[in-house]
Amino acid sequence: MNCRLLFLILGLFFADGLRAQPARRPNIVFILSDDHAYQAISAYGSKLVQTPNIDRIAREGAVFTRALVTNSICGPSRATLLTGKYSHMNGYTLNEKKFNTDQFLFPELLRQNGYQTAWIGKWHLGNLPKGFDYWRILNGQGEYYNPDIIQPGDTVRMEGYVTDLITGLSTSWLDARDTSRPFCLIVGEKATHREWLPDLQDLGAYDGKDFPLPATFFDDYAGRAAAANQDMTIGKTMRLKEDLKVHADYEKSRIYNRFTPSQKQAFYDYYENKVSKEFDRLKDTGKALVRWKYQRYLKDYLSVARSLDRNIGSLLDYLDRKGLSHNTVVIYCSDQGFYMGEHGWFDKRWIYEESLRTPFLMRWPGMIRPGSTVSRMMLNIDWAPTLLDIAGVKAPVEVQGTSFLPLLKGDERWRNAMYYHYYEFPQPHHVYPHFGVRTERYKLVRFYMPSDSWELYDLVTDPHEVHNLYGRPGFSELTKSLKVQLLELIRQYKDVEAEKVLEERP
Ligand code: SGN
Ligand code: CA
Repeated sequence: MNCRLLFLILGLFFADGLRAQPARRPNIVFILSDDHAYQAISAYGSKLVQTPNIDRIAREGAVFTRALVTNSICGPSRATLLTGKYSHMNGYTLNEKKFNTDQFLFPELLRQNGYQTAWIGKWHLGNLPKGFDYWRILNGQGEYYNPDIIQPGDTVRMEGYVTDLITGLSTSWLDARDTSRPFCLIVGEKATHREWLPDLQDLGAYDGKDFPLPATFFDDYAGRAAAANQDMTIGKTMRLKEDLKVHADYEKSRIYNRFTPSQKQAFYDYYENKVSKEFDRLKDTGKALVRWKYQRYLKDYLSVARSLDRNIGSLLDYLDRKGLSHNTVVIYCSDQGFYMGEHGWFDKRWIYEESLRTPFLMRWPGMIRPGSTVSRMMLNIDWAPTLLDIAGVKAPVEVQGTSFLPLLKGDERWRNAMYYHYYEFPQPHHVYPHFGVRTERYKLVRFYMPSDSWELYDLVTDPHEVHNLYGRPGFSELTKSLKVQLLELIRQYKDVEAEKVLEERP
């Protein structure tokens, strides 16, 4: 047979093969961390630390600079991810409630459309996952060391560090999956949640570093009643013993009771022999002590994040090794933003920028131009419909968010304002419940419990949100129009409770 004929036959064979195979739908790996601040990610210009593996997603994909959450705490954010709806519509407004899984959940719809689905890691919705082919979850908030892992039918204790264990469970599931179908894997990280227990190999990783104080570190909260009355400062709320491990209780604490003797010894060597001794030598009180606490907080937090970044690297390497990277959408995000000392705080909850904005990075070879930036306001209600859209599945009408894939293709028709509503009060951080509207330039906020107040910010002239303009001369027209916009959004999203507040106490 001559060469031309051979090529002709082979060509026909391959062309035919291609036609017979429908285009393969992309896989999805959605990594959702807990309380990871964009201020701690170098792809977001962090002044604190380098995160080379998260940055790889940015380099090979897109960074969303205005990914905003609609209720800045853990469980509600996860419930919104699953449903594409605001908290008042999916019923999960606060942590520690029981999430109703008898409602639309996007992974269930993906599964009905041929995807293999899994949730591995922190779930924290007060019940068990539903609608997944596979799940392994932490118990509630979960533990950093030797955590209990709930699986269908029982709970097992796994020895090791939580972030590594979650990666291991994820790659084992991927290894065992049915390779003839696409998959959607949601990886729920515990990192970087309080009390920030680093992996042993990361103890002391940032020793000797002196982190810059944020501009608002010693905020006096003037003109902001809610901000003045919270319970989430590094100065007062952050605990020396439990959070910063100064003379930690290695014998009685439920945390250290889970440790193996060698894990406990390593912690003792670092925190008792080094950190606590440094504390004992401190003669500082007042502001100097608060500064010391801030430095220690950042060292612990960033050490925990170091393992997170490393594990994201392992997952990316796994996808490379298995030849999956080219056809797998990888998303890395947190459940909300977090305070790294801004306003003197840790934790989240507020409509203010640091807690409202969550990191969100996405890689999709062939579909997202490497190194892109998306700066339009994208919300966590948009995540479920987007993930469905990636799989070519239509979201049901009850979903309140919108797929943001058109944004990636350069379509400029998009929202210019977003609606926010936070509920949990008074525990654990005494943040007054509030709702509000954020436009490209302004933010109007209504606190409604235990007392009423309004706040107005110009994000261009006051990016740190410390000058409350509400009621100041010259702002009444702007306030009026923002109130109209707020009410429109409240009605659009059917937030009956908020509408009632405005009706009764305008
Ligand atoms: C715990 C933490 C709080 C934190 C909530 C919610 N206290 O209660 O600081 O705000 O979880 O976090 S701790 O002493 O138990 O660490 S969330 O991420 O689940 O919303
Ligand atoms: Ca969280």
